[in-house]
Amino acid sequence: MKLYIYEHCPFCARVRYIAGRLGVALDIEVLAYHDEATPVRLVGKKIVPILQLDDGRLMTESLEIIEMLIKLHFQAPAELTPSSAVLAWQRNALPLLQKIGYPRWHHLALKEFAAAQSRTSWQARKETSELNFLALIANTTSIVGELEVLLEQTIALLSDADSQQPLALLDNAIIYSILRGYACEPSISWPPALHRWLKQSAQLSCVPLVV
Ligand SMILES: N[C@@H](CCC(=O)N[C@@H](CS)C(=O)NCC(=O)O)C(=O)O
Repeated sequence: MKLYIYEHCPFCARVRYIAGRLGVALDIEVLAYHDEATPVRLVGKKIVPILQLDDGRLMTESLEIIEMLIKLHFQAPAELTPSSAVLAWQRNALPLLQKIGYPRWHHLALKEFAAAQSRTSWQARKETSELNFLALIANTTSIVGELEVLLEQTIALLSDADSQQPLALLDNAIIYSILRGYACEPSISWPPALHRWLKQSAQLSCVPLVV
């Protein structure tokens, strides 16, 4: 199976986390961020993740891909709605991910941003008056302060049972795929237990932090 991704993308990272934790080998291809032709040819729009199955079928919804991987592994129908606590956490975490990640990720050594054209395309697509990159960088202290409150609440959501239980695996995938994207901002003070979990999850899933 082949998975088309951007390295920064949290929806791609949740699929990669599940595949990594379950030992499913995926052939990963990182698309250049400005490459519209490839995803449009495959699925009709510029979107990742895209999973191409060995029989050629294509899937684009991260939760559907995860459901398929979990069903294959556990050989059973999977409960695939993330827990309500994690969905509530995600609603707060995603806007902060944009505020931290959008003005920073395209300056990192991520494969999708190797070309100058990809970095320009990112800024053109993602920068808005509300998410003005220079203003976000200038507001780092207050954004990080808000994030640190969220991080304090995160540890209670983590589950130890995650390689045995589909729901715990899915919840942890969602949490890890967002947390890893904050790692590009060095001034964040991580609760020590959460930082340990983050590093352990990176190792266990083989999905690196976004740094
Ligand atoms: N509902 C989709 C959302 C996927 C999504 O929003 N992907 C973003 C990347 S994080 C994307 O491809 N955006 C187009 C772009 O940035 O050009 C899923 O869960 O897979």
